[in-house]
Amino acid sequence: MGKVNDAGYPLHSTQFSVAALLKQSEQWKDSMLGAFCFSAEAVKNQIQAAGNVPCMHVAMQRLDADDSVCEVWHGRGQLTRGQSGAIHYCYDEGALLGVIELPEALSADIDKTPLQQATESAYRQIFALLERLRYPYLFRCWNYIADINAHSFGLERYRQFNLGRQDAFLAYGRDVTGNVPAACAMGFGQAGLVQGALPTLHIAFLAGRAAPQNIENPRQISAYQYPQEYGPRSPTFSRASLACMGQDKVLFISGTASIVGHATLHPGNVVAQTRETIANIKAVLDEANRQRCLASQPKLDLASLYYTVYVRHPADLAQIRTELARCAGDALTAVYLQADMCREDLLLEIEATAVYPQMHMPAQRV
Ligand code: 3EB
Repeated sequence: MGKVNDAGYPLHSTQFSVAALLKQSEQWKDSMLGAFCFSAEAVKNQIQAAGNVPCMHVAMQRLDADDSVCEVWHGRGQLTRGQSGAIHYCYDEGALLGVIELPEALSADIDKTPLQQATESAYRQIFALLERLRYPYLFRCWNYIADINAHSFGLERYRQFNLGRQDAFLAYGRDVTGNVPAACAMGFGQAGLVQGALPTLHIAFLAGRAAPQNIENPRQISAYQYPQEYGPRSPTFSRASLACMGQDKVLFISGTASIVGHATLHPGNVVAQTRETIANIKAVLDEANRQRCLASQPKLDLASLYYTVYVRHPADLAQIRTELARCAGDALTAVYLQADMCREDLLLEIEATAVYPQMHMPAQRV
């Protein structure tokens, strides 16, 4: 399940249930940078409790199996874990993984919505931590937002999230175009929420010490240049990032949907949306394979990626699965989750990750 690191474990693996993960050896668990877990019930965070490992839990139902699923990242060598404000983090010498979960509390700042404030606060905490621990480059962010398509305070919640995110980037002097992380921003329902509790924003991130290469999709306008019709602030993400994590090169393909230019294509047609989404992933992959730093690497194809497929309507699962297998082969690795996309007319979104095999030892200094 992925590239094996020097501890003998894969850097990245995707198909562990919470129960299977908890049954792994102590050594295996000790080498975890962190885990992102998805299950319908808001289970107690057993993994984090079992050793202070950063663990995000999102209340999303897995559609391809009656089980939970975790995406696990492993580090190399000495790992350090800690907590800073609401962030749980773990780092090795090349990469830092963090998780932050914030309730959307009302505060005194009446100019900002609770979600906008939670988002801005989360990203401010992230940037402060990355500066302090000197992992300045944000590779990839996973954003999970309750009721993402709901409207409140006169603005769709995803657009409120975009306001808070961009403000935090600007406050820390970060680029909001070009050098921005790969990301996804998905919605989950309120089913797992205890009545009366505040909705919680979940963000996980991977950062490092070497600048990643940011990759855009020639079929799409960069999201950070979307026109105003999609909200007062553009989303702050790139279509993919190619990062060095220790000796490994990792490609993070952002959440990708049936969008060409800036417009949604094929509203209401889940098969056509699936095909268009895969065409977009293929275009991003072609761009990645052309990067100079990968010149001597074997090229990646659609069959070699790890996919997470977010499906709005569970009844669409079979059609999406068939189409993805037709385009990427039967042997692909994919996990299917029920989620809402950030535009109401999108029926699915697919993200993908790949770890390139390491081909060369670094040049010896004479
Ligand atoms: C899109 O292409 C679909 O706001 O971080 C995909 C990936 C999407 C990331 C984000 C949004 C985000 O615009 C939506």
